[in-house]
Amino acid sequence: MTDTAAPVVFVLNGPNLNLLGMREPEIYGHDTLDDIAGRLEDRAQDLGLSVDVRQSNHEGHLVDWLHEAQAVGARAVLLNAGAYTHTSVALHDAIKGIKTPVIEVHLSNPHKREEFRHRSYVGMAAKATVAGFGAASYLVALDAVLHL
Ligand code: CA2
Repeated sequence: MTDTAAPVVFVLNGPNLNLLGMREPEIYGHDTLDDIAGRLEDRAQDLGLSVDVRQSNHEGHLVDWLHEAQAVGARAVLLNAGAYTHTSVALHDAIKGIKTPVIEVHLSNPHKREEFRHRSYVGMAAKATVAGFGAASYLVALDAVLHL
């Protein structure tokens, strides 16, 4: 039987990103995570991909989902780990521990912000980073999946 299912891209979002669109719009914009998910679904369809968009405030969930991405044969992972970006050796190790390519995504450009945001344990392990385009960072990263 021919497998006609579109390859899946996991889009994993870390702590506080469930608050998107509700606070600090001057930094993170007015779009909610659901708005971004809708746009990603449309774009994925155009690209012949599908997306599985998730959010958790718990580091271990993100680790489990990275493992799951590999287990189900996801084409790639787009990961906005939120503040765990700057603290999590566990996420760094999980990214290194899977063969699935991971693209780090940020709405803002952490390098233009406080110094504690300049170190990224995710970025040190990820294939690439897209940052600073607001919600469009996710779309740019999804487009880039075709170039992996
Ligand atoms: O720019 C990004 O995408 C960040 O990953 C967002 C994180 C921040 O810790 C990173 O340095 C950069 C924060 C996500 C929190 O999102 C909120 C959204 C609305 C209101 C409050 C927090």
